[in-house]
Amino acid sequence: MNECIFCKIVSGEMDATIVYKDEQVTAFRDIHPVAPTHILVVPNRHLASTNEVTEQDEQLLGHMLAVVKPIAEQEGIAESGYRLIINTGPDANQVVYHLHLHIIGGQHMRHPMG
Ligand code: DGP
Repeated sequence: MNECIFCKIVSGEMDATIVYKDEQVTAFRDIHPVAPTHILVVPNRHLASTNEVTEQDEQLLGHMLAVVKPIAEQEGIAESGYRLIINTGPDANQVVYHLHLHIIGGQHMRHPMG
């Protein structure tokens, strides 16, 4: 049985506020937002982290980035700006081992990179 929470959000087994979905990716609001806009883009197919990505996944990874602009426009942060973050492994504080791209925007962004 698949215990991955992001797989459950993708399949609809677990609730989330979904802001975008297509055949390859799902985007939903982070449950612990660090800024006014905080969205996670995940591949619908389970990949634990960038450490599992291979050349076979190039199209999928490109698609994860290609959906950012329409989502940012929908959220009204395309012009004001946003940060994209992927955490991989313990030193990066990866908590959920299903690859996800954070879209963080709006004022009051908290991030060690300033
Ligand atoms: P990371 O540290 O990169 O693995 O970030 C995981 C993010 O996932 C964290 O910001 C909180 C979010 N998150 C964890 N569990 C859930 C959940 O059940 N629902 C939603 N919407 N977000 C979650």
